Amino acid sequence: MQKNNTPSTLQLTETCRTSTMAEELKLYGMWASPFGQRIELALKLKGVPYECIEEDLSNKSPSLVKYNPVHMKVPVLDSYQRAMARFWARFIDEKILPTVWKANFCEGEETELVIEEVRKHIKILEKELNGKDFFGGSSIGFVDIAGIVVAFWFQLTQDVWS
Ligand SMILES: N[C@@H](CCC(=O)N[C@@H](CS)C(=O)NCC(=O)O)C(=O)O
Repeated sequence: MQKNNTPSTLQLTETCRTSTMAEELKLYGMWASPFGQRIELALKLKGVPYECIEEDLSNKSPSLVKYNPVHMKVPVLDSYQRAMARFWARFIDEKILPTVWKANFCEGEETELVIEEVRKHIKILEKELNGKDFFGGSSIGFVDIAGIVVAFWFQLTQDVWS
């Protein structure tokens, strides 16, 4: 460490291959990935301990596919529950909410297309829910609350416009 506790350049440039810490936070990466290196740099600057898991991108691990089911790319940070909650809340905000909103303003054939798009997104979300009562398991959480608000507005706008 340098005088002010800033890690040295050498420490910052350590790659997945040399990290030996078995900590709670896992980083799925690939040594040459600039996106993964960014995450490593940030974790090291913040002094957050993590375990690095090297991925073979031509033969992705079941964990990578499970943790990043839509893009299946590295990097993935597995403080898993929290990261997934953020991912799915964002999916609701950026995919479902705008499409539901759009459904209120289109007419004729376009309405069918937009509703089909909403269905497609909801199916993806249902697959993630996988029969559970809540996204996080047995109790209500961040993603459920994000989803409930969309359902509320959908119902409200349907009532107002119909
Ligand atoms: N913007 C994305 C980019 C991720 C990305 O492109 N990762 C590449 C490695 S550098 C990857 O996993 N490629 C595998 C693939 O596309 O199947 C991020 O920052 O997460």
